[in-house]
Amino acid sequence: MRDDAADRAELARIKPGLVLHADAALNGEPLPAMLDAPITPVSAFFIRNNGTLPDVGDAEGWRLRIDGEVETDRVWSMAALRQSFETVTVTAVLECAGNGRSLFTPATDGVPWGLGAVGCARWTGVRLRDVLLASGVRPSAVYTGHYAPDRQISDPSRPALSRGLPIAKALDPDTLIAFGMNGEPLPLLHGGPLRIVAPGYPGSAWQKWLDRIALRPHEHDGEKMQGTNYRIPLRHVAPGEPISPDGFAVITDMPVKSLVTAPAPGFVAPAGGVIDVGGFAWSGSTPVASVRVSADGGRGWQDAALAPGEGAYAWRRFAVTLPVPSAGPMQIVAQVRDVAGQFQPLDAAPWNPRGYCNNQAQRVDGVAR
Ligand SMILES: Nc1nc2c(c(=O)[nH]1)N[C@H]1C(S)=C(S)[C@@H](COP(=O)(O)O)O[C@H]1N2
Ligand SMILES: [Mo]
Repeated sequence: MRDDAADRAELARIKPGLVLHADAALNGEPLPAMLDAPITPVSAFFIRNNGTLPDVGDAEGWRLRIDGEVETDRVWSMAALRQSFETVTVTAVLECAGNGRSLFTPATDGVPWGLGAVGCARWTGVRLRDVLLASGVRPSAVYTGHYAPDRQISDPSRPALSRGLPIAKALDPDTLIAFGMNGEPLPLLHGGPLRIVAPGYPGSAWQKWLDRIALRPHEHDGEKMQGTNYRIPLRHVAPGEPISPDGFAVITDMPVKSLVTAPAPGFVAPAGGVIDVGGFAWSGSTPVASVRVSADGGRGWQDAALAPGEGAYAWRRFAVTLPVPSAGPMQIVAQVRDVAGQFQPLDAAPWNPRGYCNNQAQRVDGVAR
C-alpha cells in the first residue's frame, strides 16, 4: 500500500509550483507562466491520475507482457527492451484531453483544468512498433489494449484506466514505449518505469506504468474506453440533450491550440508604448501554419514570429511586440491556424458532455497605464 500523504509530500517537493486540484487522485497543473520554456521541466509538468499511484518497486524488475493477436506472446525485462531495440528520442507535446475544461459553459464533469494540463518534453524509449513486430502482429490485430496496475480509488478491484491505440498509430515509428523524460529516467509520477508516448494524441492514450499490451481484434474495450469517456460527439450536442454513446468517437489527434505564457493575467503595460507577448503553438497532426495576436480583445491583429519546433510533435514558440493602446483595460488574444486552415475558435469551442478538446483562443486581461 502506498502512503497518500507521503506521495503528496513528494509531489510538492519535485513539483513545487503545481496547483493541485481537489480530488482523491493526484491531479495538478502549473500556471501558464511556468510553461515559458520550449522543453517543460519535470518540475512544471502537469500530472493527471485517474486512480491510485501503483507500487512499482525496483524499476529494473519491471516486466512488459505482449499478447493477444500476436504470433508469439513475449515478456520483456527492462534490460532486454534496451538491448533488443534501438533507443530513440521524440520531442512531443503531452496534453490532457480535458485541458481547458473549466472554460466550458455550462460546466461538465471531470477535473476542472485551467490551461496548464499540457507540456512538451523529450521522451526516450523504444519504438512500440519494434516491440510489437518482434511478437509477429496478426492481420486480425486492429487495436492495442494497454494495461497498468493503478486502481480506481472508489473501487480498487477495477483498473484506473486501460486504453489503446488504432494499429496504424501503434505501428507509427514515432509512437514509443518510453523509459526516459528530458534525459532522466521516467519519474514514477509520469508513469515510470514504462509509458506509452503517442505524439499528437490526447494524454489518455499515453498509458502510464505500462505492464501489458494486448493486440485486439476490435477497438479496445478496456476501462474508460467506452460511453462518453475520452470520446467526443460526431455532431454537435447541446447541453442537456439526451446522449447515445453510438454518436461518439474516441479522440485521436488533438486540435490546433496555443498558450500565452507571457504576459500573465493582471499585467500592467505602458499606455502608448509596446508590450512583448509570447507563448507556444501546437497541434495533433496537422502542422501549425501561423499565429496572430491581438492587444485589444480581437479587433486588431498582428502576425507573430514563429520559431521552428524540435521536430514535428514539439510545440513552437511564438513572439510578437504589440503597440499598447491608450490607458484603460486591455486584453491579449492569441489565435493559431494550421496548414489545413483550421483555427482556434475566438469564443467557445464546441461544447461536449465531458468537456474535452477545448482549444478556444486564450484571453489574457491586463491594463494599460
Ligand atoms: N495508468 C494510467 N495511465 C494514464 C493515466 C492514468 O490514470 N493511469 N492517465 C492518463 C491521462 S488522462 C493523462 S492526461 C496522462 C497524464 O500524464 P502525466 O501525468 O505524465 O502528465 O496520463 C495518461 N495515462
Ligand atoms: Mo487526460
